Amino acid sequence: TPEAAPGQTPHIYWHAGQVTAQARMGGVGRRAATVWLTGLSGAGKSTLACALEKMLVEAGRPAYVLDGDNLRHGLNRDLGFTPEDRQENIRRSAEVARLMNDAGLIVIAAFISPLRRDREQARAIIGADDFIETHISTPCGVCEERDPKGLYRKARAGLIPEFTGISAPYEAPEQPALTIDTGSMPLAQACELLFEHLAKRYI
Ligand code: PPS
Repeated sequence: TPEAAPGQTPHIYWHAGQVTAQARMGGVGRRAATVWLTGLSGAGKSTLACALEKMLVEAGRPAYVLDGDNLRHGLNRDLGFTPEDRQENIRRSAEVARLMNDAGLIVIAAFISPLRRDREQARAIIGADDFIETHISTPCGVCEERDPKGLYRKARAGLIPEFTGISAPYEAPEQPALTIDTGSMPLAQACELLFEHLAKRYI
Protein backbone atom coordinates (compact mmCIF):
# COMPACT_ATOMS: atom_id res chain seq x y z
CA THR A 1 0.00 0.00 0.00
CA PRO A 2 1.56 3.36 -0.98
CA GLU A 3 2.24 5.75 1.90
CA ALA A 4 0.96 9.31 1.89
CA ALA A 5 3.52 11.68 0.35
CA PRO A 6 5.49 14.00 2.68
CA GLY A 7 3.49 17.13 3.52
CA GLN A 8 0.16 15.45 2.79
CA THR A 9 -2.58 14.69 5.25
CA PRO A 10 -1.71 11.31 6.79
CA HIS A 11 -3.82 8.20 6.14
CA ILE A 12 -4.87 9.34 2.67
CA TYR A 13 -4.18 6.91 -0.16
CA TRP A 14 -4.35 7.16 -3.94
CA HIS A 15 -6.95 4.90 -5.55
CA ALA A 16 -5.97 4.13 -9.14
CA GLY A 17 -8.76 3.79 -11.74
CA GLN A 18 -9.01 1.14 -14.46
CA VAL A 19 -9.14 3.56 -17.40
CA THR A 20 -6.01 5.39 -18.54
CA ALA A 21 -6.11 8.95 -19.83
CA GLN A 22 -5.21 7.69 -23.32
CA ALA A 23 -7.97 5.08 -23.33
CA ARG A 24 -10.43 7.75 -22.19
CA MET A 25 -9.35 9.88 -25.13
CA GLY A 26 -10.02 7.10 -27.60
CA GLY A 27 -6.72 5.33 -28.02
CA VAL A 28 -2.97 5.27 -28.16
CA GLY A 29 -1.24 8.47 -29.22
CA ARG A 30 -3.88 10.90 -27.98
CA ARG A 31 -2.64 13.38 -25.38
CA ALA A 32 -4.06 16.36 -23.61
CA ALA A 33 -2.12 19.45 -22.58
CA THR A 34 -2.42 22.74 -20.77
CA VAL A 35 -1.60 25.90 -22.65
CA TRP A 36 -0.63 28.24 -19.82
CA LEU A 37 -1.08 31.90 -20.80
CA THR A 38 0.78 34.27 -18.47
CA GLY A 39 0.87 38.05 -18.79
CA LEU A 40 -0.33 41.34 -17.38
CA SER A 41 -3.94 42.33 -16.83
CA GLY A 42 -5.27 43.55 -20.16
CA ALA A 43 -2.57 41.73 -22.14
CA GLY A 44 -5.21 39.76 -24.07
CA LYS A 45 -5.03 36.38 -22.29
CA SER A 46 -8.77 35.79 -21.96
CA THR A 47 -9.61 36.95 -25.49
CA LEU A 48 -6.96 34.70 -26.97
CA ALA A 49 -7.92 31.78 -24.70
CA CYS A 50 -11.58 31.94 -25.78
CA ALA A 51 -10.71 32.27 -29.47
CA LEU A 52 -8.36 29.27 -29.29
CA GLU A 53 -10.95 27.24 -27.37
CA LYS A 54 -13.49 27.90 -30.15
CA MET A 55 -10.97 26.97 -32.84
CA LEU A 56 -10.07 23.69 -31.11
CA VAL A 57 -13.68 22.67 -30.45
CA GLU A 58 -14.60 23.45 -34.07
CA ALA A 59 -11.69 21.23 -35.14
CA GLY A 60 -13.21 18.42 -33.07
CA ARG A 61 -10.79 18.65 -30.13
CA PRO A 62 -12.49 19.19 -26.77
CA ALA A 63 -10.97 22.16 -24.96
CA TYR A 64 -11.79 24.27 -21.93
CA VAL A 65 -10.73 27.71 -20.72
CA LEU A 66 -9.74 28.19 -17.09
CA ASP A 67 -9.71 31.93 -16.52
CA GLY A 68 -8.33 33.61 -13.40
CA ASP A 69 -11.10 36.20 -13.17
CA ASN A 70 -13.80 33.52 -13.61
CA LEU A 71 -12.38 31.03 -11.12
CA ARG A 72 -12.19 33.83 -8.58
CA HIS A 73 -16.02 33.96 -8.77
CA GLY A 74 -16.27 30.41 -7.37
CA LEU A 75 -13.53 27.93 -6.54
CA ASN A 76 -11.04 30.69 -5.66
CA ARG A 77 -13.46 33.28 -4.27
CA ASP A 78 -11.74 33.21 -0.89
CA LEU A 79 -8.42 34.38 -2.38
CA GLY A 80 -7.06 37.89 -2.87
CA PHE A 81 -3.87 39.19 -4.46
CA THR A 82 -1.20 38.82 -1.79
CA PRO A 83 1.74 36.67 -2.95
CA GLU A 84 0.43 33.83 -0.73
CA ASP A 85 -3.09 34.02 -2.17
CA ARG A 86 -1.82 34.19 -5.75
CA GLN A 87 0.32 31.12 -5.08
CA GLU A 88 -2.71 29.21 -3.77
CA ASN A 89 -4.80 30.47 -6.71
CA ILE A 90 -2.26 29.06 -9.16
CA ARG A 91 -1.81 25.80 -7.23
CA ARG A 92 -5.56 25.06 -7.13
CA SER A 93 -6.05 26.08 -10.74
CA ALA A 94 -3.15 23.89 -11.88
CA GLU A 95 -4.69 20.95 -10.01
CA VAL A 96 -7.96 21.55 -11.87
CA ALA A 97 -6.07 21.76 -15.17
CA ARG A 98 -4.37 18.44 -14.39
CA LEU A 99 -7.72 16.76 -13.73
CA MET A 100 -9.17 18.18 -16.94
CA ASN A 101 -6.15 16.97 -18.92
CA ASP A 102 -6.63 13.54 -17.40
CA ALA A 103 -10.28 13.68 -18.51
CA GLY A 104 -9.07 14.37 -22.07
CA LEU A 105 -9.58 18.11 -22.42
CA ILE A 106 -7.01 20.53 -23.76
CA VAL A 107 -6.95 23.26 -21.13
CA ILE A 108 -6.21 26.87 -21.94
CA ALA A 109 -5.29 28.50 -18.64
CA ALA A 110 -5.36 32.31 -18.51
CA PHE A 111 -3.80 33.61 -15.31
CA ILE A 112 -1.55 36.58 -14.68
CA SER A 113 0.54 34.10 -12.67
CA PRO A 114 3.20 36.77 -12.15
CA LEU A 115 5.80 34.78 -10.25
CA ARG A 116 8.16 32.23 -11.78
CA ARG A 117 8.07 30.05 -8.70
CA ASP A 118 4.27 29.72 -8.93
CA ARG A 119 4.39 28.87 -12.64
CA GLU A 120 7.09 26.28 -11.89
CA GLN A 121 4.76 24.75 -9.32
CA ALA A 122 1.98 24.65 -11.96
CA ARG A 123 4.40 22.98 -14.38
CA ALA A 124 5.25 20.35 -11.77
CA ILE A 125 1.56 19.67 -10.98
CA ILE A 126 0.49 19.40 -14.63
CA GLY A 127 3.63 17.61 -15.82
CA ALA A 128 6.42 19.35 -17.70
CA ASP A 129 5.73 17.44 -20.95
CA ASP A 130 2.20 18.75 -21.25
CA PHE A 131 2.67 22.28 -19.89
CA ILE A 132 2.95 24.81 -22.71
CA GLU A 133 4.04 28.05 -21.14
CA THR A 134 3.04 30.97 -23.35
CA HIS A 135 4.05 34.51 -22.52
CA ILE A 136 1.47 37.09 -23.55
CA SER A 137 4.08 39.79 -23.65
CA THR A 138 1.94 42.82 -24.50
CA PRO A 139 3.85 45.73 -22.91
CA CYS A 140 2.53 47.35 -19.75
CA GLY A 141 2.03 50.68 -21.57
CA VAL A 142 -0.27 49.02 -24.11
CA CYS A 143 -2.24 47.22 -21.38
CA GLU A 144 -2.61 50.46 -19.44
CA GLU A 145 -3.75 52.27 -22.57
CA ARG A 146 -6.39 49.60 -23.21
CA ASP A 147 -7.46 49.44 -19.56
CA PRO A 148 -10.65 47.49 -20.44
CA LYS A 149 -11.90 47.32 -16.85
CA GLY A 150 -10.52 50.66 -15.63
CA LEU A 151 -8.24 48.82 -13.20
CA TYR A 152 -4.99 50.57 -14.17
CA ARG A 153 -6.65 53.94 -13.60
CA LYS A 154 -7.77 52.79 -10.15
CA ALA A 155 -4.36 51.29 -9.39
CA ARG A 156 -2.62 54.56 -10.35
CA ALA A 157 -5.02 56.37 -8.03
CA GLY A 158 -3.94 54.03 -5.23
CA LEU A 159 -7.36 52.36 -5.04
CA ILE A 160 -6.12 48.83 -5.84
CA PRO A 161 -3.19 47.62 -3.74
CA GLU A 162 -0.65 45.17 -5.16
CA PHE A 163 -1.74 45.67 -8.76
CA THR A 164 0.49 43.67 -11.11
CA GLY A 165 2.78 45.84 -13.21
CA ILE A 166 2.05 48.96 -11.12
CA SER A 167 2.59 48.09 -7.46
CA ALA A 168 3.26 44.34 -7.62
CA PRO A 169 5.90 42.49 -9.66
CA TYR A 170 5.57 40.57 -12.91
CA GLU A 171 8.38 38.12 -13.70
CA ALA A 172 8.46 37.28 -17.41
CA PRO A 173 9.12 33.62 -18.29
CA GLU A 174 12.75 32.88 -19.14
CA GLN A 175 12.14 30.15 -21.71
CA PRO A 176 8.50 30.16 -22.77
CA ALA A 177 7.39 27.76 -25.50
CA LEU A 178 5.80 30.73 -27.27
CA THR A 179 5.72 34.51 -26.89
CA ILE A 180 2.82 36.54 -28.24
CA ASP A 181 2.46 40.32 -28.11
CA THR A 182 -1.19 41.06 -28.84
CA GLY A 183 -0.26 44.72 -29.32
CA SER A 184 1.50 43.86 -32.55
CA MET A 185 0.01 40.49 -33.61
CA PRO A 186 -3.62 40.27 -34.73
CA LEU A 187 -5.83 37.88 -32.74
CA ALA A 188 -6.43 35.48 -35.66
CA GLN A 189 -2.66 35.14 -36.25
CA ALA A 190 -1.95 34.57 -32.54
CA CYS A 191 -4.64 31.92 -32.45
CA GLU A 192 -3.25 30.21 -35.53
CA LEU A 193 0.26 30.21 -34.01
CA LEU A 194 -0.97 28.41 -30.89
CA PHE A 195 -3.16 26.02 -32.90
CA GLU A 196 -0.21 25.05 -35.12
CA HIS A 197 1.99 24.52 -32.06
CA LEU A 198 -0.63 22.19 -30.58
CA ALA A 199 -1.36 20.45 -33.89
CA LYS A 200 2.09 18.85 -33.95
CA ARG A 201 1.34 16.76 -30.90
CA TYR A 202 -2.13 17.12 -29.49
CA ILE A 203 -4.70 17.45 -32.29
S1 PPS B 1 -3.07 35.89 -10.41
O1 PPS B 1 -2.06 36.93 -10.18
O2 PPS B 1 -2.63 34.91 -11.43
O3 PPS B 1 -3.43 35.22 -9.15
O4 PPS B 1 -4.34 36.65 -10.95
P1 PPS B 1 -5.60 36.04 -11.74
O5 PPS B 1 -6.25 34.95 -10.98
O6 PPS B 1 -5.22 35.76 -13.15
O7 PPS B 1 -6.64 37.25 -11.70
C1 PPS B 1 -6.37 38.43 -12.42
C2 PPS B 1 -7.62 39.30 -12.55
O8 PPS B 1 -7.97 39.88 -11.30
C3 PPS B 1 -8.30 41.25 -11.46
N1 PPS B 1 -7.53 41.95 -10.41
C4 PPS B 1 -6.18 42.09 -10.32
N2 PPS B 1 -5.16 41.74 -11.15
C5 PPS B 1 -3.89 42.03 -10.72
N3 PPS B 1 -3.58 42.62 -9.56
C6 PPS B 1 -4.58 42.97 -8.70
N4 PPS B 1 -4.26 43.56 -7.53
C7 PPS B 1 -5.94 42.72 -9.08
N5 PPS B 1 -7.14 42.95 -8.48
C8 PPS B 1 -8.08 42.47 -9.30
C9 PPS B 1 -8.06 41.63 -12.88
O9 PPS B 1 -9.34 41.79 -13.49
C10 PPS B 1 -7.36 40.43 -13.51
O10 PPS B 1 -7.94 40.03 -14.74
P2 PPS B 1 -7.16 40.05 -16.16
O11 PPS B 1 -8.03 39.18 -17.02
O12 PPS B 1 -5.79 39.50 -15.99
O13 PPS B 1 -7.19 41.47 -16.59
